Amino acid sequence: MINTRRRTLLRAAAALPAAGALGLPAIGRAASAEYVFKYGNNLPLTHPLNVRAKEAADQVKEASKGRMEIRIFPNNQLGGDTDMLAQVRSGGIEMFTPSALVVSTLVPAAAINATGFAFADYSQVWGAMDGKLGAFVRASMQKAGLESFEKMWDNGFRETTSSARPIASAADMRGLKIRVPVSPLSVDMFKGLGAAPTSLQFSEVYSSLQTRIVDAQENPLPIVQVAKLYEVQKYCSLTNHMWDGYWFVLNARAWARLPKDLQGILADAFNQAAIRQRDDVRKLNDAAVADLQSKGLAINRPAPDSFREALRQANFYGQWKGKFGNEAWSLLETYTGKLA
Ligand code: X2X
Repeated sequence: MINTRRRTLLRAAAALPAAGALGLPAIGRAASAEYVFKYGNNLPLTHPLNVRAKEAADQVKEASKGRMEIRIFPNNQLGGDTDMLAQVRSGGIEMFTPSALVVSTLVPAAAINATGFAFADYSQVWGAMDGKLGAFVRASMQKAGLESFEKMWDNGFRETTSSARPIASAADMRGLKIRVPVSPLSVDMFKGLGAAPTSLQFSEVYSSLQTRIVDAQENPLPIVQVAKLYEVQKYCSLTNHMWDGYWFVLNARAWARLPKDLQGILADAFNQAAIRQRDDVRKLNDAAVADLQSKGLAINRPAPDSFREALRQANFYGQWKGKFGNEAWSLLETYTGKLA
């Protein structure tokens, strides 16, 4: 009985072409990696984050001579952001790229880079995140059991899209049903602007806009492009209201188990890929307005003053300075100038 079954299986296997010819991983090769890390993220494969992470994974395989393999699970295949954050802490996955907004559900200080209208431009952003502010956040994440690579990956300055109306000033935010990430800072900020924010996982955004559970959302333009949000939105207002980036975090025990040479190979590959990814996002941003216009979005560029004023009135800056703490806040202001 067993033998017959085995022979049948062997015959079936012999009839198949070699796995490699189908573009499938060869079983022997995959099994030979000593270390296999699973990496989950929330973005479509076409986003530069996935393109450059795949390059980094290939570089790790090559530089480690096959000792280490990184398997990428894009596009929320492993669950939404808060699921993946729990998995990377428990060791269900070894690597994850949460937005700093999402990290802040665990490490409150992590959202500091997203303080409303704090950074004026990318030279301030990378100065801070590659400098003392980034180091402060990484140390805070480490205390919560998350290792991270030094270089942050870009998401971008967040802009507002809507099917209801263009946002020309803070007055247009009044009562707006807007989706924001699962992040207390985002909820608080949009309440401060007078909107009616709802936290939803990114995996729910397209359908919730399509079915009008919400009328608006806010994301950097490359996300509006790769997630095709222009199909379900009419207006795009360049509010530039916060800068958001992805931390490349690792399960601390899995990281500690890696031999030093592999740690070095991994960190080099992903930090170098981060720099290329930042440049990709910059180029996408340069071309995004024209592209989204051609796809039917009406674009406007509101001045920031009314939004800042609404946030001051709501004591947004005072409250968040208190939540982040004086040390983090003064580090932020080293790069941005005085905020509150
Ligand atoms: O969920 C979002 O809006 C996104 C894709 O920008 C984040 O990862 C925070």
